[in-house]
Amino acid sequence: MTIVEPRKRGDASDGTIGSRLSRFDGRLKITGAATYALEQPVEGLAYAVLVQTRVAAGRVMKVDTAKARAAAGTLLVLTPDDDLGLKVASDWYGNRPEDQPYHPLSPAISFNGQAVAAVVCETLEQATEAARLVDVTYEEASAIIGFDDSEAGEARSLDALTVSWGDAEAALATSPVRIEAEYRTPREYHVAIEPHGLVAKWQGDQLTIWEPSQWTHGMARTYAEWYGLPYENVRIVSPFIGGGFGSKATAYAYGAVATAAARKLGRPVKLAVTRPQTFTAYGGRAATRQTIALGASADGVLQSIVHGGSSETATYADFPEQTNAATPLMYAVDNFRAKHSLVSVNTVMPGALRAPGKNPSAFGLESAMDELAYAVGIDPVEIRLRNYAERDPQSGKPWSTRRLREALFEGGKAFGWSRRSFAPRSMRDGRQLVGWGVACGTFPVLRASSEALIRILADGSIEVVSGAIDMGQGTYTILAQTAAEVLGVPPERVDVRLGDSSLPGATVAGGSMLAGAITGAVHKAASAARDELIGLALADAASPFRDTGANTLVVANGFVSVPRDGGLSVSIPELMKALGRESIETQRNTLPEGEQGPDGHKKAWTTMGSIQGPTAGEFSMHSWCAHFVEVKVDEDFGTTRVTRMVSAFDCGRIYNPKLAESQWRGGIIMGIGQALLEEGLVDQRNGRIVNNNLGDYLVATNADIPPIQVISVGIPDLNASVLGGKGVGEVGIVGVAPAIANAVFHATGKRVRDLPITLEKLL
Ligand code: MCN
Ligand code: MOS
Repeated sequence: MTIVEPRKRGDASDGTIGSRLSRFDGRLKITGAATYALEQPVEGLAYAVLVQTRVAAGRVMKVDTAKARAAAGTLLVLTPDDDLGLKVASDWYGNRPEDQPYHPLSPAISFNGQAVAAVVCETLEQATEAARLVDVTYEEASAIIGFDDSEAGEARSLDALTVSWGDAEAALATSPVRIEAEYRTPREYHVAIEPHGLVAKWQGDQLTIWEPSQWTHGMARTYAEWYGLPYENVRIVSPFIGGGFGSKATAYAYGAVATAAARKLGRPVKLAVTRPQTFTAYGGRAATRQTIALGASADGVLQSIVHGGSSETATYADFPEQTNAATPLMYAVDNFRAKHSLVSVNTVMPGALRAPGKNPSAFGLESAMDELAYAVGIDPVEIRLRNYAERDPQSGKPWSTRRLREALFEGGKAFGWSRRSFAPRSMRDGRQLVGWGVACGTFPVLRASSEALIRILADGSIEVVSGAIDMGQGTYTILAQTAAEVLGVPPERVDVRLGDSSLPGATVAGGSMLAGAITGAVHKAASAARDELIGLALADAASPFRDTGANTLVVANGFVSVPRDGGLSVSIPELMKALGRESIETQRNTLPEGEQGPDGHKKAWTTMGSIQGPTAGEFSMHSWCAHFVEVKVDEDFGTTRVTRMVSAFDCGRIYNPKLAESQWRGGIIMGIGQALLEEGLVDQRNGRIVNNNLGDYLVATNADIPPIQVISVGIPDLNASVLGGKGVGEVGIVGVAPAIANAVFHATGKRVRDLPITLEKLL
């Protein structure tokens, strides 16, 4: 006899929301069964390779293509002289200049590594060789290499990013305790394991693009606008993605080049961005610098914050890496001023990298709070509690949920913070100096229109269909759990189809907003499908439930049943058969009607224009965390190892703890890399990124990572999302670098204010 254990709600196997299911795509990715964009078996491919500038500023005077054209296998050479017939597309927010031509291969040179020509050949090897034969003549201009270049102009202050209340300067001047320091972060890069690229195929004026995408609908819009096509004519296919971290949410110039080449040739074209090109084909996190002045009473109560910061941007477009993104939110203070400025340099336009803005902002603020703690002689956890913001200081709105106090408490308890001795250099382990540091982090809750389709099929299985994507964060799995819970089937019976812009619209997998948005849509659609099934079962003339006299039914374990002992119970397939139905289909939006966005649905999910910020409603909504770090610093060599970490999070309700924990750890690991290793090195002579490969651009590896304990202290926040979850993916990295810098100070007595914390800064 076999005893079948009943499934318990919430355990690993039960598959409902909150259970610790492993990722459905995990096995496919590990075994190679998952097909990435560049592995698509498309017939008749030609191969494109980009030619990049070797200077950082100036103009392309001439491109000699004779040798490249004569080379074996060359089909096409594109240069700035070719008018590709494209028009500038809308920006993220949906704003579009009227009828402006777009030249993805521009003669105007804005940065070293910019693509100025492309070669298309029968094979990749031929194209690589032919690209080498393209001879570009430049008129070189003097370039602005970075922030510190004497040629760099005045930082341009962005009024929209200035935040102020009270009289910050006056209050600072009269504060009994004042500290002020400058903090810096270098250029950082995404280095996703799957590099970028695409396969583009035209059939008439229908364009199919296999390209890794954090936002199939947004990218389809861009391509459609470049070519003046109806949105529906472009299809982005992206079922599996090897990481994006913010870099795969938009279409880039190389995509325009590859699609244009495919159109000109009348043949599908593959363009694989090489690893070195991933440092210039799109931008990483901008370098930042910020000055923070804190004024406080002798017992560490803040009286004023004056914060000025700036980030590098390109000469041709702006992306602010907002150094004051976290400052107005974290602590109660009556007098506040913070502004952010941009400095244009000859770089590719920087972009979003895990927790844009909040990340460098927290590095400055959370380092400064530690400095204040030492200036007044108060424990770094205590000073955070003493200045705890009970409501959002900027908007004045109440927090929807803010369990940061609980995070500090639970995290500190698990870490053993109470055993810490206050003085720097007071803890040792043999020749190693031991330091314990703490810092907090936050990321806003963003809400956006997103739709999902549910199908109950005749065989009782369920289909979940949406254009949302999964780049490894767990979308497939949490959507299967959501549908399984509502429709009472095991998650293996749910088939989730994602990653295709021809499927129902969804917002970007960015800003930690996708999970909340799309679980809500699936939950609503599945509930509607269940209700429809029950309605049919009660009312349809052919239904076996007609004569039961029941006025309601339950759906569970794959059966529809009268909810009383011994009542009729019919499996979903039998019921579907009796009803003569092939499927039941429902589609729902996660947002209430009236909030779903302007200009119909399409605009809502192809631009960021209708996204609702954290204070759009009556509350201020954010995720929160507290990181506790132990470092050991070798006094002789100056090497820093993170030896132990505990981080506690308030991200509301957790859909899948196993995946959320993995997300938090992933963010923390990137934070450790940021603190100790990551730094894009710029050649001061020519503005080139020198360490443009995984051998020289150091990221954290397994050997760098200690045990990381993560704790959830969140409670469901039903203002944040349909199911009560807040964002998980980005908050994990926020506050890690300052926690490590603070621990290094505690270990060594040395305050490192510019990342990464390398050994020469400690000797
Ligand atoms: N989750 C949960 N409970 C919640 C919220 C989320 O269990 N309340 C889990 C789910 O498994 C969900 C995941 O956390 O799939 C991430 O959810 P969310 O915070 O909503 O983030 P998005 O789905 O919008 O994903 C984007 C986010 C961002 S912006 C970056 S950057 C990032 C990140 O996710 N890049 C990643 N995590 C990444 N993970 C991987 N493996 N690869 C990347 O490139
Ligand atoms: Mo995340 S940087 O918003 O994709």
